[in-house]
Amino acid sequence: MHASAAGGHSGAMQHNAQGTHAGHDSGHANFRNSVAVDHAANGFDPHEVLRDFDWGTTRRLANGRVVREWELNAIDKEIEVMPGVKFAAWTYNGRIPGPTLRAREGELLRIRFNNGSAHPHTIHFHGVHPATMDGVPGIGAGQIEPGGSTVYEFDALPAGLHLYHCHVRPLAEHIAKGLYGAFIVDPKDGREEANEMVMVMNGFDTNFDRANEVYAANTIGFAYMEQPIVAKRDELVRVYLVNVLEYDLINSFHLHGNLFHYFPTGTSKQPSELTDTVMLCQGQRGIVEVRFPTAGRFMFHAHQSEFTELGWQGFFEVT
Ligand SMILES: [Cu+2]
Repeated sequence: MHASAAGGHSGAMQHNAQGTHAGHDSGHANFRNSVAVDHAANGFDPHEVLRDFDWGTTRRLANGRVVREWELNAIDKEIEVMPGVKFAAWTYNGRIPGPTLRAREGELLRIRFNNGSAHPHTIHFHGVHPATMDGVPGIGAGQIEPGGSTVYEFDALPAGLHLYHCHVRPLAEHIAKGLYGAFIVDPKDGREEANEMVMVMNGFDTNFDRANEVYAANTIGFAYMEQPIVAKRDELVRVYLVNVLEYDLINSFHLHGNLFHYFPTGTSKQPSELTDTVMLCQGQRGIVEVRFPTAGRFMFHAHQSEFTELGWQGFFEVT
């Protein structure tokens, strides 16, 4: 653990020597000089969240159609978002981001939602569905009171990368507290085999000033610096990238030493761009596809330097 942290640091030092991201060391030093986040106590590890695709359970209707089902529970839970900093979170299933729900285009989806939180919540999905299944107050089941339940049911469409989040007012608070997750609908004919992962870009307002003190992909700042994400040379790497960041107007994803194909919302198999930086507002998402031709450590981070320094950075370790 410590050896890999030292390795990450030396990589960052080389990077700073180029003069592009001064300030990284101060942020990282805080992390190194403190204890690490207790992932076991949190109940989730950002390295597991990265590749934890939740396919739910399926059964087939008499007409042959697949029904895919999940159960999501709103749970109030304290999460350690950076070493020693506890955040009174609201979660889906005890983790932030909530489960990455994954389905195939055309299936019938049923999500049972139980509100075990002390506050009213909903699940609002992005995608195509009836108004009554939209998870907003006053329509359909509306807001679900503490102890209440509902079932959201709709077709898996369109194919692409979507998200879900609570839609109860005050909206900024309900999202920033942690009630969100990625929602992937695979095309009927699938996608090319790849080293797949999900990054939900988020942040935490730990001192209640409506600004974030911590930024990350998948909640824990610097997690992928301390332990880089492993990829093989020339293999296709696919990142399902979702921005849910509250209190900041934009977020971004920047990759070092390479360019990637970008598929906004993942709804077309034709990339919109070959680039090394994309900018996303809240709710925007897209698929990043890249192959690394050479081995080495390649940084990725938000290209808002403040976010980078406060945790939203990591490495791909290409072997
Ligand atoms: Cu809520």
